[in-house]
Amino acid sequence: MKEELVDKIVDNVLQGRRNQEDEGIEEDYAGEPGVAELVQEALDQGIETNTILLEGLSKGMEMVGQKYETGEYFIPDMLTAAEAVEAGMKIMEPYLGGEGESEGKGKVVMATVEKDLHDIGKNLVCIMLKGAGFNVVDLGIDVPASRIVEAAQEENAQLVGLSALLNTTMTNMEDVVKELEQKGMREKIKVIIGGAPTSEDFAQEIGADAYGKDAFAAIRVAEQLLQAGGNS
Ligand code: B12
Repeated sequence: MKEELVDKIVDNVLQGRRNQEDEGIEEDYAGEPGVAELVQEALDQGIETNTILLEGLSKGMEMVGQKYETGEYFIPDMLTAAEAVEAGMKIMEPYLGGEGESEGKGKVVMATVEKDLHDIGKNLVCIMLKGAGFNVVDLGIDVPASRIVEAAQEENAQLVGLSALLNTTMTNMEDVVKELEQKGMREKIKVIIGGAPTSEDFAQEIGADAYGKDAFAAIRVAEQLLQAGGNS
């Protein structure tokens, strides 16, 4: 029953259906609940938020990626699927806690780096970190290194999390590390990176502290880094 509902979320992400008003790619979805309604139903049934996020929304988006890669889906399909995921995430936010002024486990400034507009993975990481008790400041997409460093300073963050999905933008992560060094902030602020083209090796190469493969790894790595000596 629960699995069926989570599978329906995956299916509706693939159809790019935010809510029951949306038509979807195939015809027989009209009037059926969309991602927003299904996520609400899953929450009402007590399905764990992590399950909804990772086995529902995230899995759906990964499948969209595969379909794009095999030529079955095109950019507009990716966009509508992304909007459906967003609609689901919006419903989930109040259930994840971690909002408010409390520093919790530490303060994290998150951003998708300059010239990169992909934010689904980054948003997922933000949501999961919030849920795990971190105070997250999300700077959004296409954020220049200088803005990220400025925000880290203003917010007195212990951690900067960077996301990139393009081969051409992952190199912008290094600018953030360099600028933190130049400003004498590198000792105090840890940097974690993630996004499909990045890796453990790449993190080492650019002088970041860690790489996280997915939103779960983001939590684990953030906790480890701050225990190992943030400025908190
Ligand atoms: C959705 C999507 C889009 C949407 C983005 C919508 C949005 N709001 O994000 C749109 C349509 C806008 C788009 C545009 C483009 N895209 Co695009 N897109 C994708 C797609 C299908 C899915 C990405 C996604 O959301 N995945 C699901 C999420 C949940 O996974 P994720 O992002 O990897 O995040 C997880 C982990 O990586 C990790 N993570 C992510 N960030 C961080 C950060 C930290 C700190 C940590 C610890 C972990 C972490 O945790 C996340 C959760 O588990 C991928 C294909 C793919 N297979 O990835 C292509 C893909 C990334 N896009 C691609 C391309 C080429 C483009 C365009 C250039 C297309 C074009 N010709 O215009 C433009 C570029 C726009 C730009 N300047 O950024 C290529 C990139 C190739 C490359 N390696 O350089 C891909 C791989 C598709 C392909 N095979 O060609 N895209």
